Amino acid sequence: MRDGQAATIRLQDYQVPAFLVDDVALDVDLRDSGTRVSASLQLRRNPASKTASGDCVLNGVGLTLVSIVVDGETLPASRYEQGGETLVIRDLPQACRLDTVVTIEPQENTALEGLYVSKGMFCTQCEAEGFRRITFFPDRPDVLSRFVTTVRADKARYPVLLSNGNPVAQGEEGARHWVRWEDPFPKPCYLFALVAGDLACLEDSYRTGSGRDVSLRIYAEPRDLDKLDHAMASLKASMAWDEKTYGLEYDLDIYMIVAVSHFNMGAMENKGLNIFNTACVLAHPRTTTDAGFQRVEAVVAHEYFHNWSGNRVTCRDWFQLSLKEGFTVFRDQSFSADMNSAAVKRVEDVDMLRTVQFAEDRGPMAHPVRPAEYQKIDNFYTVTIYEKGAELVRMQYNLLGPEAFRRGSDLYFSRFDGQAVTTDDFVACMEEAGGVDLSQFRRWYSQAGTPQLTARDHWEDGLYTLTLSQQTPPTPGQPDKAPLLVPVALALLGPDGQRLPINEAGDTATVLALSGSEQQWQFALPQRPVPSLLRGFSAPVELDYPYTPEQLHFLLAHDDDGYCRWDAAQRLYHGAIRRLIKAPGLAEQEAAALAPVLGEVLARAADDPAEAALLLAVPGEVAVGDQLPQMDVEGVHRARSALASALGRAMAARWWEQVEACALPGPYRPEARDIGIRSLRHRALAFLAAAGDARVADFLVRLCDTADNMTDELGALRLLCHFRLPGAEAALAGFAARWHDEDLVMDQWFAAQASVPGADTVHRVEALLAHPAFDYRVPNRVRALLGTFAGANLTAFHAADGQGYRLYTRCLAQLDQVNPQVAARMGNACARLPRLPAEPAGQLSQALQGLLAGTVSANLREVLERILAARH
Ligand code: B3K
Ligand code: ZN
Repeated sequence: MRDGQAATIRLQDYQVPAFLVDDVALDVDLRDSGTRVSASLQLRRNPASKTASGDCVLNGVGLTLVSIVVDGETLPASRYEQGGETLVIRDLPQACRLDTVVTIEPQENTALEGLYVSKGMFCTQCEAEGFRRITFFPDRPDVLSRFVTTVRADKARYPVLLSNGNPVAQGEEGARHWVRWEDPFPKPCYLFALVAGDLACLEDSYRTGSGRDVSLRIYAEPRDLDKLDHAMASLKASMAWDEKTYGLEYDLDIYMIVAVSHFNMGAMENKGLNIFNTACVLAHPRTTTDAGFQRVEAVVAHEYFHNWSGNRVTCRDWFQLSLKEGFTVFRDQSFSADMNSAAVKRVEDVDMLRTVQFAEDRGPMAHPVRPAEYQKIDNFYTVTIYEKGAELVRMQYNLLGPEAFRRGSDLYFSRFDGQAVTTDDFVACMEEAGGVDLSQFRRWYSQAGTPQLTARDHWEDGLYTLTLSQQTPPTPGQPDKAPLLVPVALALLGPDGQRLPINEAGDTATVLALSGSEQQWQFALPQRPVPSLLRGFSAPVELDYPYTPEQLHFLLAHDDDGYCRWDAAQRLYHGAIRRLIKAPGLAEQEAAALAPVLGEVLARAADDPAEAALLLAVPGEVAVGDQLPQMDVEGVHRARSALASALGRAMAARWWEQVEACALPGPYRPEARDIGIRSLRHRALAFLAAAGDARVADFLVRLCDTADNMTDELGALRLLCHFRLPGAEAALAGFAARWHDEDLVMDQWFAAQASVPGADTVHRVEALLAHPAFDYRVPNRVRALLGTFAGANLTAFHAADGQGYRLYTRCLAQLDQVNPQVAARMGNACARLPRLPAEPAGQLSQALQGLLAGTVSANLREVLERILAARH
C-alpha cells in the first residue's frame, strides 16, 4: 500500500451501483488486537442498473477475512475473489443476505481513516472512503442503508459505547458489555460512526419547533469537561437558526458530539454522532483565543447543518462533494453573520477566499467546483470545493433573492430527501423556484480558475459609460475558457459620498449581469462618479479597475458597503508595498501618505472596532507575493516590514492611545464587540512592535504573563516572537511551563515559533522536531509546526540555498509513512513552485523529485506530480 499510484476516476464514467444494501447489521467486538467486525448485509440487485451480471463488488482495505456466508451457506472459494482492495462475489441472486466476518487492527492505524485509537479511545472517520477499512461494503455515497450497530468492549476501560441513531438495547457479559444502536434513516456508509472510551459528557436538551425534545450530549476526556459550554450553546443556536432560516428541524432523539485529539481535519458530520477535532469543540477563556471561540461556533454549526445538507440529502458521487460542502459552508457563513457582525464576517470570508482559493486557482492544483476527475478524493477537500462552492450558492441566493431561494431550498430538501443527488439537481431546484434560467450560470461548476474582471469607464456630457469584460486564464487540463455569468453589484457615488440614483426608478444600487466577454452600460449622471464595484464581493472574480489613491481614500471614507471599504484599504496597502519593493528607501513617504487614511479609520473605530481592525490589517506576505508576476520573497518581506514599521513610528502616539482605549475591564467575554476591541488593540500593538517601539516589549511581556485570557496572552507572545523583541525567549519558556499539559495551547506555542521570519527559523523548526512533545501521529501538532513553517513563513521556507525545502521534504517523507492524507495536504505548500524564480524553483523541484524517488503514498504522489508537471 505504501508506494501508491492510484488510477484516475472520471465523472463521465459514473454508473449506478449494481447492488443496493437496504439493511446492515454490524457487530463490532473491540479488542486489544484482532478487533472483530461481523457484518450482515441485506443485498438486492439495483433495478436501475443495466448490468445483467450478478457479480457484486465490495470494497475492503486492510481487512483479514474470517468467513463469508450467503443466505446461511458458507461460500465456496470459487464464488468469490479477494483482490487488493475489493472482494468480488460471483452470481448472487436477485436478493440475498451476505454475512462476513473480518478482523482489523485499529491500534496500528496511524492514517486515522476507518476505525482507530486516539488517546485510548476507539473512534472512526469514514468520509470519504474509510468504511472499507472496517468491513467489506459497497463504499460509495449512492448506496444508502439502514444501520443497526452493536458495539462490544471491556466495561471498565470503555464505559461509553456509541454509534449512530438511538440506543435500543444493552447488556453485560462478565467484564465486557455491549450497546446496540439503531439509525432509522438510510445513509451512505461514509456517515457511519462508532466511539468507545472512558468519556465525560456535558448534557443538555433542545425542544424543536414542533415540540420534540432532543437530548444533546457532548463527550470529551474528563479533564476537558469544563471546555464544552461554548460548543453546547453554539449547537442550540444552530438548531434554532436552521428552523427559523430554512424550516429544518433535527430528526433523531439524540445529538452527540465527541471530541478527539487525533483527527485529520476539523470535524465530521456522522449522522447523530459528530466526531470533532478537539481544536474545533473545546473552548475556555484561559486556553482558547477569540478566533478559537468563533471557529468552534462555526464548525459546530457547519456539522449540524450537514444533518440536512449532506445527510438527509447526500451526494451521488464524490465529484458532487460541493453539493453538500459548498451549500453547508454558505449556511454556516450566514449563521455566523447573523450571530456576530455580518459585514465583518463577509470580509473575513472574502479575505480567506481571495488569498487561499485564488492561489489554488493560480496553481497546479486548480480544479472546478465539480471536478471531472481525480486520483485520491481526499486531495479534493479543498477551498475550491468548500469556499468557492459556497460563493456559487451565494450568487444563486443573490440572483433569486431570499424568498425565492428559500422556495428553492424547500423544493430541494423535499424532492430529494433520502436520496443521493448532484450539484445540477440543486441548481435545477433554484431555477424552478426562482423562474430563472441558470444554464450559463452552471458553467461556474465545471470551469476552473478565477475570472479576471476588467472595468473601464468614462464620463462625458452627462453620460457615464461603464465597460466590463471578463477573461479566465487557462488552468491545468482546461486551456480554453468560456464566459461566465458574472453578477457585478454596483453603486455610483457622488461627490458627497452618497449613492447616486442610476435609473428612472431612482434606484441607487443595481446588479449588472455580465454574460459575454465584454458589455457596456450607460447611466445619465450630471458628474463623474466614483464606482463602487463588486459590492459585497458579488462574484468570486479578480477586479481590475484603475482606482487612484484618492478614489480609494474616498471609498474607504464613504462607501456604505463593508467589502468595498475593506477592498479599498487593501488596494492602498498593496500599492504602497509594491512601490516599496521597487524603491525600498521610500517607506517614510508611503507611511506619511497612508497615515491620514488610517487616522480616519481610527477616529471612527469606536463605532465598529472589529471593522476598524480589518481595515488596518496590512496584507500578509503571501497575499502580497501572490499579486506579483513572480514570487519575490525577500523583496516582499522587506517592503511589507518597512511599511508596517514606518506606520508604527509615524503614528506611535495614536497606536498607544488605541492600546489604552481598548483595554477591556471586567471578565473576558467571547462576544462580537469585545472580540473586535481586542483585535483592534492587538493591531495597534503589532504596529508598535513592528516599529521596535521603546515601550512595547515590556508591555507585551507583562501582557503575556498577566493576561486572564488566551487571546491577550498568545497575541502578546506572537508579537514578541515575530519581531524578536527582548523578553521573547523568556516569554516562550514561561508559556510552555504554564501550558505544557494543554495540547491545543502547546500547538500555538509550536506555531508561534515556526512563524518567526528569517532563515534561522529552519534550524529552530529542526530543533522543535526533536522536542518530546512533537509527534508525527498528531495532525494538529504537525500542522502547527510544519504547516505554519511552510504555509505562513515565506522567508524561512524559501530560505536561500533551499535548506527550508530540504527540511520540509524530509519531514513530508516521514509524515507520509504515518499519515498519507495529512502528508498530501501539506504537500500543497509546495504548489507555488511555478511562481518562484529559477534558482529556488530548481532547489524546490530537486527536493520534490528526491521525495518522489522514495516510497510515496498515492495521496502524496498525486499532489507532487501535479506540482512538478506545472513547472513545464
Ligand atoms: N465532511 C467532513 C470532511 C471529511 C474529509 C475527509 N477527508 C467535514 C466537513 O466538511 O464537515
Ligand atoms: Zn462539511
